[in-house]
Amino acid sequence: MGQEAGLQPERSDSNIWAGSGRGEYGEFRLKSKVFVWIFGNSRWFLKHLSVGFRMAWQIEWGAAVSAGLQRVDLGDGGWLLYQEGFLAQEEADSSMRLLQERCEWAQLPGIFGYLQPRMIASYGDAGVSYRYSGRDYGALPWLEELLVLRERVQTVAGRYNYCLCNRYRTGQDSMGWHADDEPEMGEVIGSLSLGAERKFRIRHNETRQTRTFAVGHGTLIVMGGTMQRYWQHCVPKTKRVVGERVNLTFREVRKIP
Ligand SMILES: O=C(O)CCC(=O)C(=O)O
Repeated sequence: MGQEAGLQPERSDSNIWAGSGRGEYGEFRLKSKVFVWIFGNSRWFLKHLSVGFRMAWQIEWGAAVSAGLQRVDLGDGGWLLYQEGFLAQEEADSSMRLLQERCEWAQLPGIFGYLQPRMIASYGDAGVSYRYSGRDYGALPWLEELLVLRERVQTVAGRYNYCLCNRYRTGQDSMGWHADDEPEMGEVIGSLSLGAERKFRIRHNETRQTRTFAVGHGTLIVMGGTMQRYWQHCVPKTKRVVGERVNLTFREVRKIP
């Protein structure tokens, strides 16, 4: 029995948070230990605090942008955002119809005088024009539908004052390898696809590594960072029988002094 009694706790004031006698001393010792530990490990503590903040920020950012948005890190400071079904079916249907009807589509000659294998139209702020392949593409005043779509794309990334619209009538219409790397071009380009699904390919200038993204009705791609410096992109021809596709590339064209 005596031994059993010896198993009892020696003191009953094991609750160190109690506000009397040895409890207060215990609380003081614990707080001092925590204090000394934090200062002794301040670098470790600050590092993990900042990792925590960064993780919270990323989760917040991801949630704020959209659930299905993927970010592809291309290395060298380049990145691409990709989201299938960025526009819901109904919105994509009505945008496609309105843009087919209302844009002033034209098929223009390319660099060697041959007609480009697609139709284009360009819209934007007053006075903005975009020069590529030796030709100026002046902007027509924004169509209401394009302003609505620009607003949607800007909720994800970028600020845009110009939109180049491409219309691919069949699988034989295409866009060759190129980069939108003109000096006046802002680094973020938002590209919204409507209509038939096509392939959007990117290729690294040096390693020749390629990646392919399916761009369907309502898919959003945003290209940013140094992507235009290190990668080219294209929409290849396809032998498959495909319907029309309309693509809108929202850009920021800056005035070069
Ligand atoms: O049609 C596409 O998805 C790409 C368009 C494009 O590359 C461009 O307008 O520069």
